[in-house]
Amino acid sequence: MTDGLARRGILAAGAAAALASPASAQGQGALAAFLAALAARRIEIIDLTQTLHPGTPVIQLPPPLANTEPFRMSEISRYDPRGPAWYWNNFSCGEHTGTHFDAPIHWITGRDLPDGATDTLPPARMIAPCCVIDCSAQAAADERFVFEPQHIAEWEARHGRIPAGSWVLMRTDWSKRTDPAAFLNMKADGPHVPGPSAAAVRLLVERDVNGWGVEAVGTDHGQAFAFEPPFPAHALM
Ligand code: 23J
Ligand code: MN
Repeated sequence: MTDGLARRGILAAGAAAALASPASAQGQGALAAFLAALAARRIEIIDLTQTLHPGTPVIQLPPPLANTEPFRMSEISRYDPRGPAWYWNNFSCGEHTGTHFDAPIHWITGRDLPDGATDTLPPARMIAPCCVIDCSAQAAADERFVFEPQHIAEWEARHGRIPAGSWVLMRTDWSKRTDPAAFLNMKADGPHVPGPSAAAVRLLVERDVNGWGVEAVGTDHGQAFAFEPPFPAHALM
């Protein structure tokens, strides 16, 4: 709510995403074209999911903060006397595990937004056109790459203005880090993971984006605890 920018927010990430406004007319035209192409089987569908397991990396907060439990799974039956013709499991995990979605109420700045929880959010908000901003070269060269308004400007110079109501995804190829330690990349001074500056998040809010997605464990930069405001993708989006 600082400087007049309301937090509209859903946060999105190969791990996380954040959500923000209603889809624009332009966005709906793109959706109609998308649906026609999907129905005609002209679209290749790519599975970006990763299978959850007890070693799936989860966000690690420093003490005294509370942390999420690891993913756990236990067998109920597997075509055996416990259930002769069926296989099923119990599982438990934190909400912030694997490919997940940060609802507006995830952050205190979104606590009073209407329909701000995953179960009350209008489901149509999840489906929207998407702009992928490829930062994989920068992320490969610098683990602490900061996504700035300049990178949005460069993308817009080539592709046009980000349409209102779009998902904006920062591609870093971070999800190719299959080693959990390399994925979290925790160092003595906190995680070394790319993410947006507060100015970049403000520009996305100005563009009236639907939400923001990344490949890492959270939607903010690894060092975002020291940004102003702290964790801008969570606080402003
Ligand atoms: C900082 C502090 C607490 C949390 C988070 C960040 C995230 O959710 C995140 O996605 O980085 S819970
Ligand atoms: Mn989060």
